[in-house]
Amino acid sequence: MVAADADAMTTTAVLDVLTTEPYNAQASREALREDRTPAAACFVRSHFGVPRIDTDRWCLRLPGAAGLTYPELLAWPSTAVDVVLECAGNGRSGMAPRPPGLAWDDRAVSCVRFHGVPLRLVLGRLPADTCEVVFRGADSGVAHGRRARFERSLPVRTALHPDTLLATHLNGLPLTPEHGAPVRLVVPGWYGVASVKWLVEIRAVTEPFHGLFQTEQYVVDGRPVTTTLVKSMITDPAPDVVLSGHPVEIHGHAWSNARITLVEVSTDGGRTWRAATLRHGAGHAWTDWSIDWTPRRHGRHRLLARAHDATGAVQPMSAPWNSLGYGNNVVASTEVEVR
Ligand SMILES: Nc1nc2c(c(=O)[nH]1)N[C@H]1C(S)=C(S)[C@@H](COP(=O)(O)O)O[C@H]1N2
Ligand SMILES: [Mo]
Repeated sequence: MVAADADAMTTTAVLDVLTTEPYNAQASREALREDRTPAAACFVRSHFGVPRIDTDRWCLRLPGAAGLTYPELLAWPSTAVDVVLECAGNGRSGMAPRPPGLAWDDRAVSCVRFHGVPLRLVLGRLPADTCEVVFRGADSGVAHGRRARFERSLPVRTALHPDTLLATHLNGLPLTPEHGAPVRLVVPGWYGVASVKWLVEIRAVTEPFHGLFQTEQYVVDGRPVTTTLVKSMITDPAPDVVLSGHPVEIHGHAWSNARITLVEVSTDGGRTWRAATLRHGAGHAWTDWSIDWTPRRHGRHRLLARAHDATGAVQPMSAPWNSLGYGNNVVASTEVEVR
């Protein structure tokens, strides 16, 4: 029996479990309707068993410094950052042919508030020849046929960004084991894989880092995934809800590494589009959008949502494809029946 099981037990009520060893689970549709995803309802992505780290014994190895303990970390000024955390594999089950890997539908995403200490405060001055900063989690095991540790790197400018955190709290409560307790990295605007959980070591390296989760997995067309693509989801009405011909509100979220500038909604399968009303979230949170619709024709209707961001990027009408199944940001879609 692995340690991951205990957490799986406590969260199955609100999570849709994909695998128990290692523990991987996606959020419920109900939880994703919220502005902020409740902590217990956040998707979990773990490549190995969930490590149990005693906070009193936790010590972070840093480049050119003595180890940092938990009380020492808490002594630094902390800050809060609202972020969308999305697994790069979110939406994989919508790709055809289906790439290998966990069959996430569109629920490997959450929007939460992390509290923590900006990494740049703790890192101090890096050696002048530093090319990347490498982060190691406490977890290891066999993945993709060989023994590996969970390690990832960031460019120096991303590591030193004021919003890159050594996070200790999620939605105001200490991190739970499955989300990386006692301390995880949080890299706003990047796919979730960059936000290394159970962080135990940070190194400055002088050559680009190669690793299983950096340059073999989490790669599209030979390049490691980085920031999230523009994307939206429809949270209301729920799929297959029967509508009566009265006004309904279509509602959802949209996010990107850049600011969301427009969300268009179609109620006729993509022939015509209307602009939704946007409500921007704080920091790197998602943008809520809504639009009124009074259905007049009986029968099945396909509702679509298509987000645009400040770089001019827009969601594609058909699912992109790559061999490992990352970054599916196809237009959001749901079907309702009007009676
Ligand atoms: N140490 C470690 N960190 C990790 C992972 C992991 O398996 N081990 N999974 C990564 C991936 S792929 C994602 S999408 C996010 C998921 O974070 P969550 O489980 O808190 O939602 O954690 C990332 N950090
Ligand atoms: Mo992920």
